[in-house]
Amino acid sequence: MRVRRVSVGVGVIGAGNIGQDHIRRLSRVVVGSQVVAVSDVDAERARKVAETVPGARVHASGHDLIADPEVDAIVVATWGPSHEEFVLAAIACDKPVFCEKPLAPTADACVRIMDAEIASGKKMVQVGFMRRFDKGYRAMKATLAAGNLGAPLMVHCAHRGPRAPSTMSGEMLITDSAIHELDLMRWLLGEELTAATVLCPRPTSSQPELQSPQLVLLESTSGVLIDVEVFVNCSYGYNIRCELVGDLGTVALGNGDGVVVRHAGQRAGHVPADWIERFADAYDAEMRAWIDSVATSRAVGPSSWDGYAATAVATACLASLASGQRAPVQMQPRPAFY
Ligand code: ISE
Repeated sequence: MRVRRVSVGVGVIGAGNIGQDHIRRLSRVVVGSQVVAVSDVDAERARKVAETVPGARVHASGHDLIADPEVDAIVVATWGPSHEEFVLAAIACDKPVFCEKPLAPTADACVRIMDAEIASGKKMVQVGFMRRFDKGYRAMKATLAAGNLGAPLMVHCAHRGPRAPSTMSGEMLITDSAIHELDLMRWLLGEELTAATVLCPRPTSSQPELQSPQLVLLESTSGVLIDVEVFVNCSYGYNIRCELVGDLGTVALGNGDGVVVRHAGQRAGHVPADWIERFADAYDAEMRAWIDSVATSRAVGPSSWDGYAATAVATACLASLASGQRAPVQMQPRPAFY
């Protein structure tokens, strides 16, 4: 007699850095999940990663993985342009899917995913905007909701990384990096973003060929102004900042950098090396929430609508980056389903 697993059998498509980190946490951190299949365009990488997980099978393609009867739920951790095909295939197989950000690079592709999900009648997609699960950002949202700060007026953000891969383009500062803030501001303020202006200072001398930093100015429906400095090659480390200014006070994100040491007249603290270190707890929390939602058939976290909205705002940012002018955000009305 075949003994049915009590855990969720997860198939992971994409065995790069974040895919490997999700495989580690789904295998050794999150209770109730088990990685049963891996696929990657690099078959050798898929094989090597699968070897680290007892019993995990390797599939030649993401579609073969999705069709595997041992796979209950799917993680899509491939590069953005391939997200749509795998998310649509998972929905067609009636299997819940966690899709790394962005949901898809274009608003039209996100609409096709929403249409498929609505047609299925079930919310089956969670998008990997893990900062919504970060304790610091959740404390900021709770402080704003408590009301002591009054109405929000402005939000100041900085999204800094130590170095950018040679494959990084100026547009990717928006679509791959700042997209976290584009989602977070909607979530933190509880409203949509209506316009974007992207300004460019002179590029840093360490990589003059890449337009980094960029300054993104966002406007919200109620008139809140948000500025986001995106600087992906700041050299000193991975540093995320956020401060909300209200009528009566401010709330700021802690450094999330651990302890501060004072010794011999000096004060020193650690700066995380990258996002996997800085948001490790948030990644664990989002994946726990996803596995729990799969086990209970109750979707949680950022939905396909949130993925669509973030991409729609990113599209306006790219238009402004190209034109140097303010660009309105073009969005369809929110379906009642979401
Ligand atoms: C990366 O893909 C992420 O998601 C990180 O959170 C972000 O800080 C980084 O810039 C992106 O490349």
